[in-house]
Amino acid sequence: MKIVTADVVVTSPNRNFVTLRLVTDDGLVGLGDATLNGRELSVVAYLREHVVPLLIGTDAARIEDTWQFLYRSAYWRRGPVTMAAIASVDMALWDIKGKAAGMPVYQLLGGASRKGLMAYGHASGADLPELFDSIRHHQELGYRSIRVQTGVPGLTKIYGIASQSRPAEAGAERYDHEPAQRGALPAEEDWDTRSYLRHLPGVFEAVRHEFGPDLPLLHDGHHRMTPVQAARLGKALEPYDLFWLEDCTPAENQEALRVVRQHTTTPLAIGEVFNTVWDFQGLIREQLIDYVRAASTHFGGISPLRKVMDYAAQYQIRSGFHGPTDISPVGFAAQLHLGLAIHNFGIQEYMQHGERTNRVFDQGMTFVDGHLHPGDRPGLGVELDVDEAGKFPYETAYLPYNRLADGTVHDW
Ligand code: EZ4
Ligand code: CO
Repeated sequence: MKIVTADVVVTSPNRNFVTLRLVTDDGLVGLGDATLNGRELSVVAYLREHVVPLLIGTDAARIEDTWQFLYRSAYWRRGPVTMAAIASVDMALWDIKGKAAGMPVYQLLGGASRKGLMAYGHASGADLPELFDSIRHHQELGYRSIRVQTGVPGLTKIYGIASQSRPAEAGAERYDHEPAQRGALPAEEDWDTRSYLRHLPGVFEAVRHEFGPDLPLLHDGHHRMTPVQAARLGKALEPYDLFWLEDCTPAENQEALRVVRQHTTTPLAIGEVFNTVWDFQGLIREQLIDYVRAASTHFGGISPLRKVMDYAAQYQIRSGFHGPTDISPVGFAAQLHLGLAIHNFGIQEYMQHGERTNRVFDQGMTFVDGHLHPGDRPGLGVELDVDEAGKFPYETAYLPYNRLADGTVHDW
């Protein structure tokens, strides 16, 4: 079972996606997601120039050995570009192994530990009425858990507020309600942490009052607070029983979580920008987090994500894999298979891909009564229509960024 072809497919149906497509000498096709939002072509070059030549002629059955070879032989370890490239190889090899075995990947990972994966959707609104409508809309779509993001008085453009509240924005609906936008330059947003901290607890109080105590509610702080600010917010939100507070401080400084943890029992989730198990080492060992937010696509694939989840299991830390639309249907399927198999699954973020994306990627997964299932097709269960993909060439797109009122660049 040797790899005979390795193509890197770039397509932009609703947004840019980078997919590695491996073919073996016995005709099996394996897909892997290598999409790095806003920096897609750097991974394309990494794969085409440096990885594809190493794959041709190698044994597709050797997933772990190939992973270790790509990680260790490069000498330059970690980083989002490297790890997205390795992730795509890892996923494609798991896909091939599943197809060779005639089994869905979750069976190869130990079989199902549950009937389905509880998913959460993104509700948002510029004000409370808009937010309540958005929560109801998500409940109608089938979601049983909801992330709540809201406008802040005095700020005009902020993270996580879906484009329906900004209909004039060019191309917004073409971009799956995600923060990235097509264009030559990144959009600029504004931010003020004190206004946000004053406003947010009242929003959660109102949401609890309207929707009752049962509905699991989540919130994403998007790396914007200092440790003390995050500690205060966690404390202020305790009465509203959040499922988690995500990315409350910038992820590089893991010590910050110690300060936050000392002051609040609001559960903490972090790691959507982490690349390796090393990024979680101290956070798991010191029990500073409750949920692992890594995505298979940015973490080197299924193999290392399973390792970090096994480590986390010893500390009762559960999964909450990153699932925005910039994870392609292939990367999403990869983490659904893993989530179904591991014992310490927590929740799965699920933003739905656009209609054009669903035509390019035919998916075997289902979403029923708030729960996802990867399906029972052999492998990952996703097929790429290469001709359809070719209709949507790459378009330059950037994530936005933040400035404070005085013009200082801030974390976003
Ligand atoms: O901003 O995926 O929890 N989800 C998020 C996402 C990220 C984008 C970045 O590519 O924070 O919306
Ligand atoms: Co996030």
